[in-house]
Amino acid sequence: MSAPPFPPPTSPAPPGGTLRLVLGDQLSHSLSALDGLDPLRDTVLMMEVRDEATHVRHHAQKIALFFSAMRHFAAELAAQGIRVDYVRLDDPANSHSFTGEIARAVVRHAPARILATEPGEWRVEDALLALREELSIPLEIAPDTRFFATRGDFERWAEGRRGLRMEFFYRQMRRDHALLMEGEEPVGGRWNFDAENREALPATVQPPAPPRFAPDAITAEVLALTAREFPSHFGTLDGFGWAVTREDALTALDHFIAHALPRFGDYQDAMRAGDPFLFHAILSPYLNIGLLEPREVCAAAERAFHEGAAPLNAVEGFIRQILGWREYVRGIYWLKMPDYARSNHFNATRPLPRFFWHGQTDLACLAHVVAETRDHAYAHHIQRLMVIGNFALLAGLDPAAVEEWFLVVYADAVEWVELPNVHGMALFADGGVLGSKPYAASGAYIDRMSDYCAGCRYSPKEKSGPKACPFNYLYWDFLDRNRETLARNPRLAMPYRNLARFDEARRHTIRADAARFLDALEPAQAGRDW
Ligand code: FAD
Ligand code: DLZ
Ligand code: SF4
Repeated sequence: MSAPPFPPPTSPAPPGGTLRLVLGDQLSHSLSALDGLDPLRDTVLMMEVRDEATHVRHHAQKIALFFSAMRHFAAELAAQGIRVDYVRLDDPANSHSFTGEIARAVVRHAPARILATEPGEWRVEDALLALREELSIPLEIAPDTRFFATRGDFERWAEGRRGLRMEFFYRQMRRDHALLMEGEEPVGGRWNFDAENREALPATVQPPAPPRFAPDAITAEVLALTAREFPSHFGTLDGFGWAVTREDALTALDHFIAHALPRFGDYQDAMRAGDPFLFHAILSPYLNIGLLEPREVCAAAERAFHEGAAPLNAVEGFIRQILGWREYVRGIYWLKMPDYARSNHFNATRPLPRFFWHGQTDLACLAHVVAETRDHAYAHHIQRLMVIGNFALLAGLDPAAVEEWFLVVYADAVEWVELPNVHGMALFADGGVLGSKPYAASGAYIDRMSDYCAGCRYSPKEKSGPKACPFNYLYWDFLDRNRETLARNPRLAMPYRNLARFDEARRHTIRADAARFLDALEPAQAGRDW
């Protein structure tokens, strides 16, 4: 596909129109901020600002993805005859903050009002609300209608409930949106086929290669800009192959439905060294920046089931991730922020280890996942949860430091989805708002679900001594040290019964192994680690 012209030519707006904001994760033609747009009077404002790339030092591929997709979206709007005021990062007058750029655009266009769509981050909404107080024209914030559930829908669902479990929210969403339903009943007679979705990946099974999209002229310019402006950021730009247009994102969706969805369910939890993608969709960045909409992605999966192209365990499992988990974590985020981010259930304070950035560790599973994250700005769910997240939980890493790492390193990381997954699901730092128990696991889990251990200097079978897998003693040490808060959890009754059978000598060895390992971790030093 040839690149559309960029930047699109702009003519001055007549005073009195609406200034419509489109942020970097709002690249959807259906966006509420574009509703009722009058091309003669209105202006769309898009801003590349340094503050957004550096408030945490995002992975270079993530910055390039956002900027290139923003530029392509701006060009598409301009091709429809819409006036787009696009502020480039290298514009000498750029103030490098959203609020600074909105204030400057108000002077340029003299609008009667500003219309935004709810941002994806509490931080950004807070800044917009503060700006609203200072402006002499109204700034309206419209609901983000691209999600199945609005923030208000989730609040109503949550109201008066003692526990906010995802499973019950998901069932309600299936009913409300008639997805995989036969009347009032779930297709196949069950809501959840997870028990069938936990297979390890046999060496003979070859996953499809994910589609890569060669950079066009716009992307090539953005890649050069990113390399020049953010040279010290984590991650490589080599082989950048993300879709940056809706057209290419739709190709990626079609590819997933045809080639990976049929076995998505079976191998959803599997991991293989050197193959980060397996049968996963690799669609989260496109969903999160708006190139794809969750409704069309779920509809495509449901269609594949009805056409006999994919089995129910795969399609239900996939739809649950989007209709269930994705909507649920967004609901939790907006219901609980900003206090949510401040909780620290285990009082975990250990600094982030340095290897989270440079990846040089003799724990093979962690070395693989960090290296793949550096190369692709991607890791799949179980790598994030059961390798990196599990390690962070067991090692008692400071939740804020871990959250910042996750926000930096993944192309799909926008805070509304990153934070609940890290803070709640992986670290249990919310004390059980999101999950009913911590996802803590020993090396046996990683060994069962991956081939990492075969190439590791440690052994998942050894419990103590120099060859013992550190996940083993860290797991028991975690349970032992957090006995006060966890022992009464009925879902942890079995491991605590096992721990009670350990004699004092074994407990002492566990504590000593864990302390020796944790004391040897070299802490990260901001900006100097990779
Ligand atoms: P698939 O495994 O193919 O799943 C399909 C889709 O389901 C994804 O594209 C995604 O949109 C959705 N989905 C799946 N699981 C979740 C979930 N737990 N929460 C929300 N949506 C989900 N997802 C993000 O989009 N951004 C993040 O910053 C992010 N951080 C995470 C951090 C941790 C510690 C964990 C455990 C999970 C995180 N996730 C995050 C969820 C999940 O790991 C990614 O959505 C998924 O790996 C994206 O790859 P995929 O498109 O191949 O997903
Ligand atoms: C992630 C990101 C980056 C790197 N840069 C920009 C930017 O320059 N302009 C922009 O509009 N958005 C950017 N984003 C996304 C925002 O940081 C943020 O995630 C969303 O606006 C959600 O509030
Ligand atoms: Fe990871 Fe332990 Fe397996 Fe090594 S032995 S790869 S550290 S789980």
